[in-house]
Amino acid sequence: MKEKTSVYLTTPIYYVNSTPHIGTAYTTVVVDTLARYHRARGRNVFLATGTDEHGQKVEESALAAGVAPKTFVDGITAKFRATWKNLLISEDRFIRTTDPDHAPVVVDLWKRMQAAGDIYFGEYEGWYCVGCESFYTDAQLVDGNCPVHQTPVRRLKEASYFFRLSQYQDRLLAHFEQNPGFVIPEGRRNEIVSFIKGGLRDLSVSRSTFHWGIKVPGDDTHVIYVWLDALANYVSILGGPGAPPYETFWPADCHVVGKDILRFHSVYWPCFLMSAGLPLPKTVLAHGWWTVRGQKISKSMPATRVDPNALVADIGADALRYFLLREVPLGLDGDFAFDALIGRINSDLANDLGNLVNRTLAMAEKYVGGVVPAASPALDGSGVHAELGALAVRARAEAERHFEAYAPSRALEAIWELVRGANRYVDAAGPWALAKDPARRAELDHVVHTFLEAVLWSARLVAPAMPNKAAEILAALGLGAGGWPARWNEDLAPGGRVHRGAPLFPRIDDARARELIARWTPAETAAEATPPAAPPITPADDGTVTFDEFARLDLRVAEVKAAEKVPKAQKLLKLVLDIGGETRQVVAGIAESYAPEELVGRRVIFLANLKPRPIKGIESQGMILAAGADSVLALSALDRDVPAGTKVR
Ligand code: ME8
Repeated sequence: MKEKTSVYLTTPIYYVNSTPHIGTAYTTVVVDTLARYHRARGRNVFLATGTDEHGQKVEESALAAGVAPKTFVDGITAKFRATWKNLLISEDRFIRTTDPDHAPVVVDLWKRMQAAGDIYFGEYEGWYCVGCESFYTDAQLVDGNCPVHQTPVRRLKEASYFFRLSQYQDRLLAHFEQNPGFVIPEGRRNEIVSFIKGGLRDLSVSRSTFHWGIKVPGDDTHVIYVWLDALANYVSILGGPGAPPYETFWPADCHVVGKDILRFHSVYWPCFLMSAGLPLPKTVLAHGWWTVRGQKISKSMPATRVDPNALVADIGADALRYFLLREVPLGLDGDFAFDALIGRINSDLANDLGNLVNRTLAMAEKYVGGVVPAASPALDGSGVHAELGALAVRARAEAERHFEAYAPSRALEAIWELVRGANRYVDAAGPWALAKDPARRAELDHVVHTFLEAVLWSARLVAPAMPNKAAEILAALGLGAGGWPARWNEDLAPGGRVHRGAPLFPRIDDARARELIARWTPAETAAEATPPAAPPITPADDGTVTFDEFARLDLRVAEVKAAEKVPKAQKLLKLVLDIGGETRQVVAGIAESYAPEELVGRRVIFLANLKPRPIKGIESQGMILAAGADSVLALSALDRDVPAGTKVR
């Protein structure tokens, strides 16, 4: 097979209606790690990331914040850039769909599709989810709600331009058949193939009821559908067809996305490209979904919006990257828990890698004066050194195999075979005994060289995942960053000086762990959920509130699923509420007016975006509305059967 020379990898471009969190950080760290791996192998890599700044969702968020869309997106996009910098993301370009060179490429794509006869004008009626920026049919809704967000959808009837998606069904299926690795993992591929076989309907590709987008060529009253605009970033970031970076890097080797947006990348995008006469990406990889301490990451739940920057400030980017990459095999869902993070830091990083580096450098300082001794491969023939060499060569081969197959967690597992193995062999090699016998000096030199080499190999192998810590280890060995292991026991030249620095990954003891977890836990991140430019709610001088101020209250119908008395609190009940596919617990001062059993099954009006606060040690995540001041006279009620989650306006 021809050796790959250029590699193009992409992350999704993120919506700027919310700030970065563990989920968006995850995708970006995964793609960065893969890109760094390919660079270490000497390939010409382009790593693309950025922000998706047009569309109704962003326009509405800007309106709610009371600022112009461009001002709004400038603030949030800066936050993404800063966060990616903190996470050591090495993108070749960060694209914004408001960048001046993006729109011409989108317009060019549109014109190519139009020239192919695939765009026509018609009328659409359907259910629209602003969260997804996507239409759904009756059959796709779940209990009348968006199947992804479980929130109410809007009925839209609009004249719009359409793309003849239906014409591409057979060609797309043929592409899937001829390219078994087009969508991975296989389970997801099968889901998409059955979706396509279920029939593709033409797609509405313009909107006319809002304006924040790229205008349809020749029709100022429509903006191009935000997904067409966004997907085009993968070619506009390269300058579009004909531009040198495009010619070098397109088609993409892999679009890495979350499973939520696989359909857009593996159905719509390839059909747009076929229509435009452009090559298709080689692979679309859908990874799984993170929950945070068991809960879905959601804007209305500050507790789930763990800020990656806060974690990086305390444990460093490398440890967070390692945890995200290692904890869950790419493709599966995972849960982000602080104690699991600390557990991995203490075991894999402090005990295994940190310890190996520390004891090897200590050995070099103590027995050979901190100078890299010569290896004597003749001494390798028997025993531990030969075995360690075999382990290292195997770890490298496995790491390569897994990185090439987009499986970073497996690559790290393979690398840890070397790290853990090397720690085991230190005892077996017994350098302290050799040091006592001057006649065995060559053997001692060989042992020390071999362990330094194991440290060097470990550092180069972990570098794609942990670039800063790898650079620190390499600097301790007197080397610069970069490179990939080449020849066992020959990568480190004798004669150089090594230095033992501060411990790489200090252990986190129980007291420190408690302190960190308290610091990272929600309330502090609550401010994050609010767009930065949001004006405070202040009553106008005459005591009235404006409609926009009122609209910031997220009032919804909630159904009481469970109720119980709060121990040692006469007035309080703890309620579990269904607020439309999401569960909340609240503590309400209604115990003197209602028995718990009367409440189950009732529907009440609920304020969902009240800042959570602990009441008697229980986190109350919102508030139900009731009449009465000190004693509750009546709970809010609805006089018709309205589903939980319905907005109250
Ligand atoms: O969909 N777990 O942007 P977005 C894992 N603008 N990954 C998660 C996650 C979670 N809980 N939450 C988010 C968009 N992600 C569009 C994309 S691309 C042409 C346009 C990650 O801000 C995951 O990669 O909603 C998911 O696909 C992406 O963020 C969605 O980001």
